[in-house]
Amino acid sequence: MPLFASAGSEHLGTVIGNECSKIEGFEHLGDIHGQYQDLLRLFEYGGYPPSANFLFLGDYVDIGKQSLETICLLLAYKIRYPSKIFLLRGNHEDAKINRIYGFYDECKRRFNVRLWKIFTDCFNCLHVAALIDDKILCMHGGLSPELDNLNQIREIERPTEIPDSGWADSDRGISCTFGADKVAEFLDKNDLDLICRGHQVVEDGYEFFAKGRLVTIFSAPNYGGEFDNAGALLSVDESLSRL
Ligand SMILES: [Mn+2]
Repeated sequence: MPLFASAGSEHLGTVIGNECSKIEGFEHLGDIHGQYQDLLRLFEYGGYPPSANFLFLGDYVDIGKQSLETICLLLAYKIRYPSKIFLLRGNHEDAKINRIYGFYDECKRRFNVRLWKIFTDCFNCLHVAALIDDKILCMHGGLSPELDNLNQIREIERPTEIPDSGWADSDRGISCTFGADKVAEFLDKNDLDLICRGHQVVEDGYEFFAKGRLVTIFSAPNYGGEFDNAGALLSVDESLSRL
């Protein structure tokens, strides 16, 4: 299971990068957004690490009240079980965004601004994408108009800030910024089966798109207290079939 990365754990932020030769199935989780109790509920349901492999699609912090518990638990699991849990970067794992949407305030109120800065350094090291068994491309937001092939992702040097273009938060909510035709075109060109992304609230917690070739996973139920959505996790077994 090659993942975009070189191995290394010299920095806490280098959290993805282990290579497993054989896929054993994965639990995919989408946005958590500081909803710590809901995260625990998902672990209750899907099993706690290391009972399965976990891939998180980003947006651990902001909006909800317990961003610190959420990200600390996930990082602790990453340290304890580095080959069992993988944390991708969401657009909220960026200082420009989480300065505004709650994480900065939570760090400042409960601890101090220095802690927020340390998390910023950590988030700048997170990988933006993962490739499972050369067939499932996983990332937070989805396709960018500038993305043509996987080498562009492999060439992203870390640590880095999230550039203003592409990942800007202008599409918060339910708008779709790429069409089914682009999904098919990209997957065919790169010999992939499926794109798995988060970022968008979907009513059932998961939603297929583009004739089943893209799936959105959202794991924060009743998101922000404003939505009526369910939270979901997606299980993919070693045959890459849907469970
Ligand atoms: Mn997002």
